[in-house]
Amino acid sequence: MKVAVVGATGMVGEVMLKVLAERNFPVTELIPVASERSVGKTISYKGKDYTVVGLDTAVAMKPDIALFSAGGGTSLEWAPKFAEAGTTVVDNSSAWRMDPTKKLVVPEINASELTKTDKIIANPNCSTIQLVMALNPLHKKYKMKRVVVSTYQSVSGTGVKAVRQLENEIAGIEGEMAYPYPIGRNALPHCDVFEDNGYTKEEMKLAREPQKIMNDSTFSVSATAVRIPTAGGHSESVNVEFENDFDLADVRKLLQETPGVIVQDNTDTNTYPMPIFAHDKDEVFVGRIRRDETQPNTLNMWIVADNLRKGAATNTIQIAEYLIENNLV
Ligand code: A2P
Ligand code: 11C
Repeated sequence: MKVAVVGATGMVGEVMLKVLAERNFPVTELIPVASERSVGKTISYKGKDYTVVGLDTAVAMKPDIALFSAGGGTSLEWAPKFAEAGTTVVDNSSAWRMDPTKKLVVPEINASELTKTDKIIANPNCSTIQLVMALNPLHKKYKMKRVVVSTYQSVSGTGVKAVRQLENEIAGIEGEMAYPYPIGRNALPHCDVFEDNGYTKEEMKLAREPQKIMNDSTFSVSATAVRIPTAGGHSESVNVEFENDFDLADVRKLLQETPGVIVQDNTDTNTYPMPIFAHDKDEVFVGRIRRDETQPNTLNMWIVADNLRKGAATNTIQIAEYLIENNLV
């Protein structure tokens, strides 16, 4: 496969290159793509150097697959040009996610929807992916009515400027600010921009993407997204009300049996998911599984995943792997 990585010099792009190499993705030719600022630079993949090219050059090289993570604007403008040239695009931005003509895919849940005619495929938001990975098996059995989620999100979700802001604050260095306030020793109830309804765009992604991925609009999601000074992954406190009563042991078993999910849940040994454990892992970690004692048929749990891996690069590459395995590209 001739594979373009659009945004190869960015935070997610770098992880994409790492994950492609780790999983031995069948790359016959790698095309690293970035902005004009980076054209001519070299990046290394499996011990070999590759020269970064611009988007025009990359389209003309007609890759089989293009993995995009260069922002929504770049995806909106360039994904159709790649698709026109016959390339299948898997896009990690928010540009195409809610477009009814595009699939929004978490392979463990809905990869079977993909067909040869899908030339632009959307990767969900990081905080949505880890949420639906845990919700989907429980919904199938107990039928969800309503989900309330509060997130504790890593600065790496914002990008390199935010990671630098946190590092500078820790080192006591004054530098460029990615956020309107300090992030060290702080919690910002503000991820992405505010919308007219008073929610942030990140909160609305959590409210709208799960139904599309799970192909079911009978449940609702209400979200509060918070940025905290951590770097290893996003965490989520999740309260789920089901139509039907559940058995806690069965909930644990269902999650344990879900590919891509690991249960870390033993209060006797202080075992629960945390970003320091989830960092650099591809799985979604679930713990603190317990009944909400204030309301019938309601569950509380805690979900953590590396937002740059399962939340972005790994999920995108799993979609590409599915396409290849099923001759869809
Ligand atoms: P560059 O490094 O040349 O700016 P991050 O989210 O970590 O900031 O990374 C964004 C990625 O998207 C980088 O690889 C960046 O390239 C790339 N990018 C940003 N804007 C464009 C653009 N207009 N065209 C192509 N690539 C872009
Ligand atoms: C964050 N979820 O952590 C974001 C990052 O819609 O793909 C990814 C933004 C997106 O802030």
